[in-house]
Amino acid sequence: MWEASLKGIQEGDTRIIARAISLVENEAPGYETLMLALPHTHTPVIGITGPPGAGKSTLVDALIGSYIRTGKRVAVLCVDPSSPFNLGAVLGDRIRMNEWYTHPDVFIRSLATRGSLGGLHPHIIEITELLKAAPFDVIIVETVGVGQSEVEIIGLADITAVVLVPEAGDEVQTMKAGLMEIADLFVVNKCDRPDADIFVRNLRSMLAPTFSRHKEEVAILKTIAANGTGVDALRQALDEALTLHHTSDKKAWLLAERAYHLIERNRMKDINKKRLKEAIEHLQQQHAFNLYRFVQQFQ
Ligand SMILES: Nc1nc2c(ncn2[C@@H]2O[C@H](COP(=O)(O)OP(=O)(O)O)[C@@H](O)[C@H]2O)c(=O)[nH]1
Ligand SMILES: [Mg+2]
Repeated sequence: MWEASLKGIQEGDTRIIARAISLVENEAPGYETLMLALPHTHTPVIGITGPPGAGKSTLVDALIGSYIRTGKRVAVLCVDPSSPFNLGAVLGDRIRMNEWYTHPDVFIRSLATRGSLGGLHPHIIEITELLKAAPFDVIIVETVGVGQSEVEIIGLADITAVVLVPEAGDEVQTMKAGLMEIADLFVVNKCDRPDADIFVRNLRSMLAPTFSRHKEEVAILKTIAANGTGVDALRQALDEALTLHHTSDKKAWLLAERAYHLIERNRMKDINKKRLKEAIEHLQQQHAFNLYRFVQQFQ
């Protein structure tokens, strides 16, 4: 069964790819066998993150166009918070990217976060690995980055672009720490807004202290995703960042991060707080509870 799936994935059969993703999403029988059979590939993964409404989906839509024009095949994963408040945004993504849904060189999949914090999907790492086996030249992952939680996506993408908008001045201050860590480049979108240049200048001076610490400068690109301005330049900057990435040791660190997440998840599989509470209550009734001894059985 999985052999046929793998063959279909490698041939770029979108129906088989979509079905395989569902298999992983639902942890259906056979999904682990498929994951184990995936070959070693080098498909680059680009993360696009930033606050809701920054224009990430619009930008991804324009980026798809830019990649397609250079003859590339693109896969996109949109991770949408499953909150009913965001249902509009989910539909928005679908409708806006509609043009690409039927394009032979484009694959788009929206994933629900199912309430997990940080705007990430529980199987996003595996689904990304799965797509790497398909004949795409690049994989773009759009995630919502709010507050510190973006740090969580370290390891998921090879390079990450953080999308901000001119009026987000205060937000940049509060998100600073998390954003700094993951941004390989910044995109200031909605540069049709009058205060765009001031914002870019502020962002640059805000980032200045980290430049001296990390030596290399993080690029800031200006875009108007809504009409495509700056999008080709962004694609080139992303490609350059990927070339640099390919030769740095960051690559192995990112893979280590991905591995860590999966190991952590597997090790914690049979641990849940409700059962812990019940076991603790039982011991307490017997006046035999010792926290350290209790914990020891799980090591
Ligand atoms: N003025 C302006 N609006 C934009 C631009 N890019 C996106 N938008 C609008 O901003 C809103 C949010 O865009 P969306 O791509 O859904 O943001 P996301 O939540 O970050 O994915 C939509 O109404 C877009 O049309 C831009 O460059 N300029
Ligand atoms: Mg979006």
